[in-house]
Order: sequence, then C-alpha cells, then structure tokens
Amino acid sequence: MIRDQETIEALCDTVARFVRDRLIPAEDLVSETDEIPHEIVRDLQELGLFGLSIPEEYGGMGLTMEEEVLIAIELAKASPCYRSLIGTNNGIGSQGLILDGTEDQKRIYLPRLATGELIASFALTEPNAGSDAASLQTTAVKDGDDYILNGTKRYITNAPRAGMFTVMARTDAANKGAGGISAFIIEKGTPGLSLGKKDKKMGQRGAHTCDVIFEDCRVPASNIIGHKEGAGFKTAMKTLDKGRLHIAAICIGAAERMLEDALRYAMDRKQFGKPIAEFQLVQAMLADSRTEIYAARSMVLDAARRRDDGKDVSTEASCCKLFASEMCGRVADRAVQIHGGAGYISEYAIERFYRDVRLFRLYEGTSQIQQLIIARNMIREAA
Ligand code: COS
Repeated sequence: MIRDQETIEALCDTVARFVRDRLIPAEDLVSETDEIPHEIVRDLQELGLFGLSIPEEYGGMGLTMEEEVLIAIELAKASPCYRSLIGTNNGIGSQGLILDGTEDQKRIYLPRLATGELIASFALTEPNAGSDAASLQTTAVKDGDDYILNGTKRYITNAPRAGMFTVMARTDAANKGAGGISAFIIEKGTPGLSLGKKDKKMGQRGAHTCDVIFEDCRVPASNIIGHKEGAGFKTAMKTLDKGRLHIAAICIGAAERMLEDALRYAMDRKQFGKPIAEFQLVQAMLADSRTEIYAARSMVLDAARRRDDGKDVSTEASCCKLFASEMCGRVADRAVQIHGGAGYISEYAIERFYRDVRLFRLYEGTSQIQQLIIARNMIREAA
C-alpha cells in the first residue's frame, strides 16, 4: 500500500541519488578496508534509513511493506553491505519487538533503533541448528525472577556492532520443539555475553557477522518479548516472513544493478567489429535477465500489498524469497558471462557482486527451506 505517491517517489529519488553519488563511489574503499566509513553511516542515519519500518510513534518512518520494498530495491543497487547495516534494525532485529513486544519494551528500544544509535541483531542460528531452527540448544533456565542463558549463536549479522540482541533460547527443557522456545531481548555488556571473532566471508565485505556466546548470562524474565514464555519460535517465524520479503526486494535491486553494468559493458565492448550488445546470444542473456527481474518485482510488490492488507503472506514471502534470490543468482552469472574475462577481475564491480549475492540464496532460510514451507502450506491448505 502506498499512502502518498508523491512522498514515496521523493524518498525513492533521494535514496537513488544517495546510492549513485555516495554509496557506489565508496564501494571499492569499503571492499578494501572491510569497513563502511563513519560519514556514510552518519548519512544513512540522517536519511532515516535505520527506521524505515519502525512505526512513526517510536521515531521511525513507519513505511508500509510496499513502500519499504521500493526503498530496499533502490538501496540494493549499491553494494549489499550498506543495506545489511540498516537491515537488521528494519527487519529481523526489531520486528520481534514490533510484532510481539510489550509497550514498555517498544518504548525502551525502538526509538534508538529508528535513529541507528542502537543496532539490533537477530540471534536464532546455532552451530547445530540452522535450517532446523526449532532444534536450537541454547538454554534459558529460570532462577528466581531471572533466566540464565548458556549456548552459542552463529553467523549473527551485525553482532560486532550490535547494542541489542533478539535471542531465541529454550526455556522449557522438556519441550524439544518449537513450543519450548522463548525470545529474549539482551543488551550488549550483559555479563556472560561475549562475541566471537569476525567471520571471514566469501563476500559482502563491510558487513560483519560473528558468534554470540552466552555463558551463565543472567537476564530478567521481563526481557522475554511480550512476557510470553514459549512464544519465541512463532515470533521468529513471523519476523522471517517479513524479512524474506525484504530480502526478495534487495535481490531485485542487486539484479537491476548487475544488469545495468552488464548492459553498459555490452554496449561499449567491441568484438568482431561491433558492440557485443548487437550479438543475439548476448541479447538473449540481457532479455532473460530483464524478464526475470520484472517477474520478481511484480511478485514482491503483490506480496507486499497483500501483507499491507493484513493477509497471511507466509507462502507468498517464501515464493518471493525463492524466486528472487535464485533469479538474482542467474542474473549475476549472466552478467559475469557478458563481461567475459573482465567479469573475473576485481576491477569490475560484477566480480564482487557475484560473490556478494550468493548469500541471498542462503540466509533468512535457504531456497530449499522456502520450497519446504511453500509445499507444506499448500498441503495444509488443501487438507
Ligand atoms: N508464522 C506464525 N507461526 C508459524 C510460522 C509463521 N510463519 N511458521 C511456523 N509457525 C508456527 C507453527 O504454526 C507451529 O505452531 P503450533 O505448534 O502451535 O502448531 C510452530 O510455529 C512450529 O512450526 P513448524 O511445525 O512448521 O516448525 P518446524 O520446526 O517443522 O519447521 C521451518 C519450521 C523449517 C519452517 C523453520 O525451522 C525455518 O524457517 N527454518 C529456517 C530458519 C531460517 O530461516 N534461518 C535463518 C536464520 S535468520 S538469518
């Protein structure tokens, strides 16, 4: 749902200009140093991008899902590490609170998340619980009015910068499934919470992940999201439904950027006496990419509108994440192919993007998990 066409168009234009003038020119520096310069972080804050989806009453922009995906598409035309920095505050790091938190919990954290003063991380994955998230082993044992947490969370996006973590832990040792899990808000600096070293990743330099380790970490029971024990897995799944739409949107933005780069290269590069864009085999790769991007965009906008209408979009979100991330991988591959040998050289952005976008088919649920969710929901609906 677009509430005011003019306002959202102005915001998209502002973000597009920022991407073109500030973010793209700094991509090589970020890749070399593995850090986003402070001035760019400040600009992201000043533009309000940390609070896109945080309700206005808590200081955010309160964008609808349709509005949010339009902005995400624009932002994703620059290196994915920039989007990753604002991603957790808008998505998986804050949504648990927004969807299921108490009013007090929202008031304490959301205003600072909206400005980017506080960074949020979502700590679900563990060394032995990735796709099978409900099997997580981090324990939270009741002790008076507190819980004591023990366990390790793995590959946690933005953890090295985070001031606050949404942590899924097992509060009911007897219940080994989803119903035994609760979601906690845990602040950085809480005794017993420590971080592992930064992971060395295939791509997305400038975006950081690491382990988050809990060793007898004492947390008040009032830090359980919504004060509801056993509701944490559902909170995580609802959070991911929204997150998957956002990821699908960034797959579109990244694919548009890669195709734009490939088209420009194909129009410049001459072989056999003419630009390679004039060869039909190259044209086929351009046309297939354009078609698939259009399909993904249509899907994501439709699913976003349905979510804005209050519909359950669990199936549609998985369809979008599956199609858009796989599409993005195909576009990346064709864009390298169009660049030829140059596509394998780091002087061209496509070499970096090819590695960066590989993550989209993995995180917030692999393609295979999306297939499983879609088919399961189909069977459930039919029954
Ligand atoms: N919204 C609300 N509730 C949901 C839900 C959703 N989208 N998905 C599941 N639930 C509920 C179910 O209704 C069920 O509730 P009841 O016990 O009351 O019936 C409960 O949660 C357990 O669901 P389910 O039985 O489907 O859980 P499973 O363990 O079988 O499988 C999958 C869940 C595989 C879908 C889940 O583990 C998953 O998404 N895995 C991928 C995790 C992931 O994306 N990790 C990335 C980390 S973040 S970067």
